[in-house]
Amino acid sequence: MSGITWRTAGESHGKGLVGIIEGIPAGMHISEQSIQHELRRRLKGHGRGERAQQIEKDHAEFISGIRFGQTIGSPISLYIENKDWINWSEEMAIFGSPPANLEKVTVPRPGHADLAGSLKYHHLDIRNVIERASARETAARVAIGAIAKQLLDLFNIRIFSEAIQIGKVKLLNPVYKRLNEISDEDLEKYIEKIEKSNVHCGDESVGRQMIQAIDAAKEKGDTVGGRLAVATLHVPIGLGSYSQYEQRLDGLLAQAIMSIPAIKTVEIGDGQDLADKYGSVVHDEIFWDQKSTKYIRSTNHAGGIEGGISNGEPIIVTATMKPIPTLMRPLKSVNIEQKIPDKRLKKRSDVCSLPSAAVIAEAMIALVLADQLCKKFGGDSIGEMKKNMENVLYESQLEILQTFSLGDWRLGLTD
Ligand code: EPS
Repeated sequence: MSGITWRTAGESHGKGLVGIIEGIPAGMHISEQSIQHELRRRLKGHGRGERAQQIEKDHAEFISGIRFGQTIGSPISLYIENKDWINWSEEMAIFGSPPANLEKVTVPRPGHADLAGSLKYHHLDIRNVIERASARETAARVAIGAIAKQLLDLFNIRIFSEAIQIGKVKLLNPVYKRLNEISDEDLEKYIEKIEKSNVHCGDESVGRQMIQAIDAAKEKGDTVGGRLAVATLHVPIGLGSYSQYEQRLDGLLAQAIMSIPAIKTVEIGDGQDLADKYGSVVHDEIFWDQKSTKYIRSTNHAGGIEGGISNGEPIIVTATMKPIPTLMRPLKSVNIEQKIPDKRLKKRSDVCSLPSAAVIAEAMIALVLADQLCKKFGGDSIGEMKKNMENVLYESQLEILQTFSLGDWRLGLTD
């Protein structure tokens, strides 16, 4: 099966962004509302700047691939207008000549793609780099990822994320580490709290401290980063493979998360905490439960992946985001025309966009898992995918049932 492929296009201050996704089976109901909801989630968060909070009103306009609310098996494409374009239509004109008063960007910001990008593409106006390297592009990823999420929903696969650190403020004992102690109902209640939080953290007291950390950075004209966690529940056993390097699920997830602007580390399961421990304490022992006729584990240090394959436990991904390099108190740099020291002044910027990065990480994980799900159980239509899954269940007897009951996933299928 061919799986899912996708692309985005568009500049930060251009007319808009374009997303295209191919390989979503036909016959899947698409909720337009959930896609717009995901876009709104990405713009939220204390510490986002004027543009994300006041100017952009991201809305995906679907162009193709959906008819009467259902996928038809053709490429799905969508367009998100940049509301800020109106202020940039001359500076970012697609055809014609540059306006007489065009101010080229000639001072690269340390920490951005500016210098390496302008040298690589031989640009004398760094704006040509800034525009595509901007994190604005992730709006298209989130819209496309929302489609992948809806496919995963049909198979009862649930993704959620949380901000677990902003600046020096850490969430101790986060919920992703307590998944085997918490009931489904309590987990859903906690996720509601995360969604209500303006810093994407379900612990109100830690959330308040995170807000203070962002405000303190803002006062100094500085920025803060942090860490995020994404947990994916009910992933069937067998996604990814040890067979070739590019089939390993942990490798695919790491690439997907690392591609999010400003992300600097990706960890699966206990990640770097494994470094100083003995093997005897970090591997998740396997038991056979006679009653449920399931293999069970009492721990999930591996974060749901062993040997590059999903093992049925929740997939846990954590990532570190560096503080955004666009500072209101700019760092030393060099004017690329005159080769003299200079600083790039910015009138507006985000102070912290960790909550948005968590939403983007969910979208990226959904895209990887939906692709793998289609590769494992794929079909041209949702009905075929369902039958393929039934066949796998029949063939492998109880293997998939280790993670969720037949009833659970059948309920979700609506062809
Ligand atoms: C961004 C810089 C800011 C952010 C933008 C990403 O834009 P501007 O330079 O126009 O003020 O607002 O993020 C978004 C617009 C968005 O939708 O996320 C950057 O340099 O990456």
